[in-house]
Amino acid sequence: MKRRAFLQSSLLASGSLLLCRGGLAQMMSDSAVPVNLAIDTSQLGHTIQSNFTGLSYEQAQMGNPDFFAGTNTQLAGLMQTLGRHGVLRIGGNTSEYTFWNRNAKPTKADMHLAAGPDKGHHAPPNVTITPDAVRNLRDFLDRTGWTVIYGLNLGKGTPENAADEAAFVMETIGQEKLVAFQVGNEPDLFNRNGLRPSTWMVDDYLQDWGRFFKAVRARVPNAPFAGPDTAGIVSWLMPFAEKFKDDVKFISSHYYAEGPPTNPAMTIERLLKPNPRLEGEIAAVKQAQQATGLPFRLTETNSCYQGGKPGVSDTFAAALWAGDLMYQEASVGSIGINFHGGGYGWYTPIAGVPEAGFLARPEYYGMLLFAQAGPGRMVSAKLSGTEDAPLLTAYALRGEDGQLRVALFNKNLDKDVMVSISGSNGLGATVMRLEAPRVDDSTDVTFGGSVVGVDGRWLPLVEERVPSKNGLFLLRMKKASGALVIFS
Ligand code: BDP
Repeated sequence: MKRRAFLQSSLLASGSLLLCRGGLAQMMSDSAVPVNLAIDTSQLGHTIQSNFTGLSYEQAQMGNPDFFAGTNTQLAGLMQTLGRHGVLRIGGNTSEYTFWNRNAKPTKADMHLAAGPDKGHHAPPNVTITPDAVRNLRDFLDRTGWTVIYGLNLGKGTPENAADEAAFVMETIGQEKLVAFQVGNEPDLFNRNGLRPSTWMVDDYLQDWGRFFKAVRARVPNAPFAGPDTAGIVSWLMPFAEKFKDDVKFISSHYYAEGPPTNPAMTIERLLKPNPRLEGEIAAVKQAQQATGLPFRLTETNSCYQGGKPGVSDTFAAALWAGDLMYQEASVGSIGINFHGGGYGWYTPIAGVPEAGFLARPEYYGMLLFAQAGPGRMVSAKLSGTEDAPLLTAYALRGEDGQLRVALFNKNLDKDVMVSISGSNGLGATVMRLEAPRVDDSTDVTFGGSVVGVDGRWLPLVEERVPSKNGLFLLRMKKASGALVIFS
């Protein structure tokens, strides 16, 4: 921690210690639902690697070479705060409408192109990807320390052009920064979105994918791949994984918690509840993994498809949802997650364009909590007594520095909770809170009492000490709030 932040936080911590001492009796007698959290550091779970966190952008954004460019310092800074080694995934619906042209130069109009999440209502305009855009992407990756998953056009492209694009990308970006190519975005929807006839099914896809793969490998023998990047038809995962298990580094698919936004049933309340669709996807992934031994990455996700829903996707609820989803995925062994966004989309974690500047949206703050907890090894964290506050979740991990950290999300909208934490073996604990005045706030979100600057700068202002009694740490959490507890 930087010196200034440390001083700030230790001053505040000592101040809040007094507050907490005075407040303990009151805390014990208030109306918060008492729950227990038992940590067992001897029960090890999955490892969270430093490249777990990711963002996803539309491929059309590559049409503007100034976007993913070393000069885009605000976006780079905001991404670095989310992780020093994150993964930028470029794909989405528009990847079937972007065309690589080795001889093209960007036009003036391209320089202003801002591609928010595609809404899927009609075919997006064609966009050209130029060598300048790929070169600038390389600079951007150098600046951020991030790596890339790069989409190739299966929907309307040819294997030859994909191979030429892949060759240039590999030559420019380099093997170390290129995580994988993906061929086609959500192929399981091609037979209903006009990209293929309605009779085109998974076997046809496997054949098409194989042709693209062969063409790319012929030009770039060491090209890394992942797939199938499906929308959510889980029956497509197993055939793909079995057929191409020796050719891909990991299996990928997408998950949107809600949609369409016009449906009045798509609400904050629904977003924060356990989702059977996610459970179904996790089960299918597990099966494919058991059959093939391949890792899994959730390469595209967000709160509500068709570009998101105002009043839901752009609110503080999305921060609680996103932070919780990251840990849900980590708990089942996923190697990472990419939140889709871009432009001024409702659900984008970072909003903006180079000319106007960038801004961390509410969802960003859930990812920030995850970033502050850092990579490490998950350990057992069991909640009990949550009958009256069923939407509380908690996850524990031992960081690479050996420190124990616990992330909690109180997704109950009407219940404060009082969490008694046992088994930490900690002498002391501090907490950084993820908060907003209201769950549907689209501004005024803070983590550790402070906001994220336009260039990603963030320093915790409030690190409050968690009071303890007889070896139990007592953490009071407001309804609709998150917390990161750090034990020492
Ligand atoms: C996914 C697409 C992405 C869209 C998103 C959405 O891959 O391009 O922006 O859905 O509908 O299916 O919001």
